[in-house]
Amino acid sequence: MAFELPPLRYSNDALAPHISAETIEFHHGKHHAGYVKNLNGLTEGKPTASKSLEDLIGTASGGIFNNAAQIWNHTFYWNSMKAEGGGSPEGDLLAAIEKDFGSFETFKETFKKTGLGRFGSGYVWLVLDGDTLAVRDTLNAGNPLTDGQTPILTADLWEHAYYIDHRNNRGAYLDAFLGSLINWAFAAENFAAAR
Ligand code: MN3
Repeated sequence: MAFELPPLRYSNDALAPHISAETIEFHHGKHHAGYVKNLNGLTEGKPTASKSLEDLIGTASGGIFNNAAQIWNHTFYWNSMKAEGGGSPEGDLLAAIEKDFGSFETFKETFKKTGLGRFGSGYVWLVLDGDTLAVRDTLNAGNPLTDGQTPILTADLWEHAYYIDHRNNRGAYLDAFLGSLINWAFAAENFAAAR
């Protein structure tokens, strides 16, 4: 079966005004959909067509890796957000963040600083690395799975993620992501599944 574009869990205007319906129409409807179309074109009639995205992220290179990882990364990014998100995590995840970063505030500062420090396109992630939560960034389509780390949540840092709504101000976009958009229940599910 061909690779498919997963539908969003929310309507296109659910994240406004932080991320507008126009951004979602392009980012999900054109960019994310484009990676699916590209991967289907690259794998059609080949053994790679029946592999999982995780398999391709772990084993492929070049265009197949880039498009498979971009499909996975975008689905994970959409799920990392929700309408009226933000706030703070609870329970085990909050306790682990406080243990590994010192405080929730320090986590947020680290996430924003790391996202701002990523030169060019990529992602900033909260990951579980062994037994420790950490913030890291990846370049272009990079995914922490290739380094044996488990993604907990991510923010897309490509300009197409924020340019319509925040122009060049990646910091304002990251503030909105941290303050108003993060789906901490999704992060908690990933954290619980990884331990
Ligand atoms: Mn993107």
